[in-house]
Amino acid sequence: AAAAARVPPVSETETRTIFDKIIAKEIPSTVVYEDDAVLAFRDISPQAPVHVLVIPKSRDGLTELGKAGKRHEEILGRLLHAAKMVAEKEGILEGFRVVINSGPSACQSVYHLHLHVLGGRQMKWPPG
Ligand code: DGP
Repeated sequence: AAAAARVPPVSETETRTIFDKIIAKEIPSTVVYEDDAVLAFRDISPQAPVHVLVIPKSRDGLTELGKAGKRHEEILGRLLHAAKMVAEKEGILEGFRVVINSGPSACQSVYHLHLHVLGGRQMKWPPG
């Protein structure tokens, strides 16, 4: 008998986000910085002249910062360093903001951890 088509477990399909498709180049993005662990690309809905998202290529359970564990310490450090590399490349080292929305109350919309790197205009405080 022919082998049954593999049906992926629910958890695999449910956790595939738009960012997985960007990592897989299934949908296009404008990449600003990339290394073996991190991808940075322009936000589709920019809130500042520079608005870049920095994400881990492997989510490894990091749907949101609130789910971070000890094992994520290295990738969290690499993401912050990548944010600085983005700011340098984009010419905004003089002043930029890094934002992480974690969870519904923070208006997180994509459940694959990402840092927003924003700059190119005067920021206000407090954020909304
Ligand atoms: P957050 O609200 O923190 O979860 O931010 C998610 C961001 O992702 C939001 O600013 C818009 C951006 N975004 C959503 N879909 C796409 C996409 O298909 N391409 C790109 N480049 N950005 C996207």
